[in-house]
Amino acid sequence: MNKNYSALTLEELPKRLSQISAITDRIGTNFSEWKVTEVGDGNLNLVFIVVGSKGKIVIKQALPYVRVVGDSWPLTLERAYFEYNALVRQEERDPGIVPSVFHFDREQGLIAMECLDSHKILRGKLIAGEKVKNLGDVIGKHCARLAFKGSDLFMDTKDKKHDVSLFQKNLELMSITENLVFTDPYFEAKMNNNTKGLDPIIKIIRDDVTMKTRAQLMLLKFTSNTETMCHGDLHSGSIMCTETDTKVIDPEFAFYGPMGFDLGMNIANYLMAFFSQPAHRKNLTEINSFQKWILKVIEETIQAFNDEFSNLWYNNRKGILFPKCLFEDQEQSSQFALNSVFKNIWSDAVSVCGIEMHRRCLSLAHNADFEKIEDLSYRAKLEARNLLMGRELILNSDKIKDASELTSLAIKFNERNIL
Ligand code: SR1
Ligand code: MG
Repeated sequence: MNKNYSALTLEELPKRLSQISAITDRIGTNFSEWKVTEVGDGNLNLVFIVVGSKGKIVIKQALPYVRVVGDSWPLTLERAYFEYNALVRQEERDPGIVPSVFHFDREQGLIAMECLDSHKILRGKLIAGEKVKNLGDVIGKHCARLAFKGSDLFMDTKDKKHDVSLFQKNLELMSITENLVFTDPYFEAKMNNNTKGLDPIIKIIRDDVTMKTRAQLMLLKFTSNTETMCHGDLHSGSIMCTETDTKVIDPEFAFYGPMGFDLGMNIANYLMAFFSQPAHRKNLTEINSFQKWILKVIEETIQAFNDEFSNLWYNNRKGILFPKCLFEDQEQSSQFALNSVFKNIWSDAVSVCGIEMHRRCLSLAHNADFEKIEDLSYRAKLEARNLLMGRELILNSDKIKDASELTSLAIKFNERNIL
């Protein structure tokens, strides 16, 4: 750890940041009047909201360990450096999607950024049954823009290779994903936990050698296919929304990997919101209506991804991959090539989706959609539907044709009476 690093405290923060003009320009110089609260509810970092006479700002600071576990699990402060670099690239590739960044201090693992105080974490909104206008469109387009513009379809290949080598150093965070997401769900890993009653379902999953092999083949792609810069952790806790506006936060797990990774993780978290709804809504009418909306968001996300990726393919393809000289310039269509690329992206997305659905119930970091369900036997029933659908997705990632097949499967598993 850097010897000058010190974690901010509520008391020390105003004085320590009072000389940074990028911060005082936004919230005012009278630091003794700043009001500071710590609002971090994620697994890793400190997050402060600082309110001054001129405005508000968010200060995010990496801790030298994993917050949810404590100092027995040290973790590099350099994750803030990768988060900063990812935020810059997200903004370049999809302007307006991330909060504005005002200041970055590598030594302190600290990023000062726009306070999205009228936005709420999407996961909380999904649990509360609150809809967000255009959610699918915004996130689908964002995933497509990141996938396309960080790849050899678009970037100068020297810049891309340079970027790949930069993000390959985000190895501690990639290692968390490699273990917690891809491997731990499938054996009795030390940090795992699961809802009581799920043992018969866990046995089905851990006995399935074909499925585990397919999950490991996806890990092989995670570690070796540096197709594009992925956000790396695009679950519903990394999305903040008002009723009409959507922003993406927290890209500290950014890495160069498969183009379908973010889309798959995003859809998995919608599916978990979907399966958990019966525990959060008051009656059947509300359950049905909100579940229907979630499935619509999934379909819209995939549609927006496909439309935007196609649009970029035809209008912005300027990298070394599938160059126009091989297709359009010879008056040949590149549609077959695009469809082939889509097929790979989609199959990876479906596979990642299934794996994410597993890890959130079996590995270390669970999500509130299920964790907030106090009746454990009910929670286990709902998680079982999610786990078995996850298995189906991993096993059939190259057979599930499209969004509507995926949502039909969700409806089918939601009707199953398991446990
Ligand atoms: C120890 S970190 C656990 C999880 O939290 C993050 O948000 C990522 O999803 C990671 O897998
Ligand atoms: Mg996070």
